[in-house]
Formats: sequence, C-alpha cells, structure tokens
Amino acid sequence: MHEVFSDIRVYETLRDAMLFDKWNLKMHPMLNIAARAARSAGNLIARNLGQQGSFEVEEKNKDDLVTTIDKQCEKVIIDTLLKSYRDHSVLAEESGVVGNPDSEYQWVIDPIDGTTNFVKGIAHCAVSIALRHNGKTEVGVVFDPMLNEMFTAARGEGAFLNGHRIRVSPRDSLDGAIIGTAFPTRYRDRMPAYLELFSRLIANCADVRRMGSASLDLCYVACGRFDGYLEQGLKPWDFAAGDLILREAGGIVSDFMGETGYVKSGNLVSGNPKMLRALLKICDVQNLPAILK
Ligand code: 2AM
Ligand code: CA
Repeated sequence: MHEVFSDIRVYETLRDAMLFDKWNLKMHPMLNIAARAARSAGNLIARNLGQQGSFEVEEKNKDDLVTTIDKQCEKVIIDTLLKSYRDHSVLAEESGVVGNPDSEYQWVIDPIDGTTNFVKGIAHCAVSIALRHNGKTEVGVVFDPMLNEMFTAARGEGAFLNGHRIRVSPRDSLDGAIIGTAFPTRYRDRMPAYLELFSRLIANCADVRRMGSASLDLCYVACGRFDGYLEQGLKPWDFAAGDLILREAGGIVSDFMGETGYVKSGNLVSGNPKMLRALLKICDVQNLPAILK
C-alpha cells in the first residue's frame, strides 16, 4: 500500500517538474528571471529555517526584525536582477532604492516576507518580487521555499501556482468564509478600531487566519485557500507581487473605502468581487472612520 502511494508521489513530482519546465520556457522573460532570483533566495531561507545559531537578528524598529539571511537573500536577488537588467532600478525592503533611479522599470523586493516567522522557526514565509513599469505592476512572483510553491503572474496572462492556473474562491458571502488578516501590532494607535472591525468579522464569517506573511495571504486568496483578506499599514514590497497575482486570479484589491488608495496607504481589503463587497460592508467606514487612519 505504502509503495503504491510513494510511486504516485514520485510520478506527481516528476510530472509537476516537467510541466513547470515547459511553462517556465514559455514564460515572460522578466518573470523567468524573477522566478530564478526567488528560487536562489528561497534556497537560502530553506537551508537556514530552524537553524537559529546560523544567523544574527537585529531589531530595526520595535518588533520589526531583520536577519543576516534577509540581507543575503536581498543581495542574491538584486545581483540576479541587475545582472540581466542593468538599467533597471530596485526598491528593496532592506536596501531602499538601488540601480538606475531614472529607469521606467522598478523591481519591488521583499527578500523574506514573514521575517518574524523565519526568526521563530515557523515554516511560513516567502520571497516576493514584482516588476513595475511606469508604476504599473507587470510581473509578480511569490515563492514559499518550504512548500516549494511558486505563485506567478504577468499582467493580462492569468495567475499560476507551480505552472497550474489558479482562481479565487467562488464563495459569495461571509457565511462559511475563511478570512486572512493581521493585527496592526506596529501601529498600536490603530488597534481599537481594528479590534472593533475584528469582532464584526468574526461574528459574520466561519473563522479567521493570521499567518504572518502578507504576500502569501494574498496568494492564498488568489488560489481559493482564503475567501478574503484584509490588513492595514503594509509596505509596497509586502503586497506588490501578491496584488498582481490576486487580480490575475480574478480577485479585487481595494482600500477600506473600496477605492485604489491602497497602493499608497497599504490598507488592503481583497477577495472575489462579491466577497470584497461583503467585507467592505462589514468595515462600514461611515460607522468606523478610525479604520481609515
Ligand atoms: P515582513 O516579514 O517582511 O516584515 C505580517 O502581518 C506582515 O506585515 C508581513 O508581511 C510583514 O512583512 C509585514 N510587516 C512587517 N513589518 C512591517 C512594517 N513595519 N510595516 C508594514 N508591514 C510590515
Ligand atoms: Ca521582509
């Protein structure tokens, strides 16, 4: 019995690898380079996760950590991207802007999204890489090295998980829904408004998940694992790639007003169009204006 299952698993792994290669070759060249960079950084993450003695941790701001692995991953990614695209610029979480600041092309990078999980040895974090052309996101890659899951999208070409097309869940109401979210622990003044929103949410959906990696949260909505997701105060590198992947999977992302201001504010609400409407109704900003802060 066991042997049959292990044979099936070997077959599935080989089949996925072949599909992935075929799809890889057809891919947008910039997406291909981004996926390669994400894989190199992901290998570093996978090798060091749970090996607390193998890296150093620094507190950038209160409860905001960075490790020597974040920095190594970021270097590998920037080197890979700029080797292929010398005149592009890069906006990276740890290094800020590097490369040509006048370029129309900007790569937006989070070398480890979910650094706190990584530091604690919790196997849930990702590499996030997006490319913006004149401010519009053209490609996005989010790679979970622990599950070997590569989420990808190119604008207008759909979203994929390891080469297989993904779509948002079809659930049309909060009834039975699983919603991803996060507490605004870095913006404590926002906590009372958020907790009010949280209690409305939990009263209306099946349950919530707080996983700790915004890019993966968006991808989990993209592939239907979550029915929706909301979080406040994100930075561009946390959501640039996941935003495109989710939209290419049929989802919508907005701010708490239902508008596009999230690109600047980092306050995101997302889901399929009906789920987004249901979430915005729960937020009811008229009666909870503090959530817009
Ligand atoms: P990080 O691991 O790259 O720091 C957790 O809810 C999410 O919030 C993670 O995606 C985390 O990204 C992000 N995050 C961490 N610090 C943040 C900060 N100072 N501002 C905004 N988002 C942050
Ligand atoms: Ca990070």
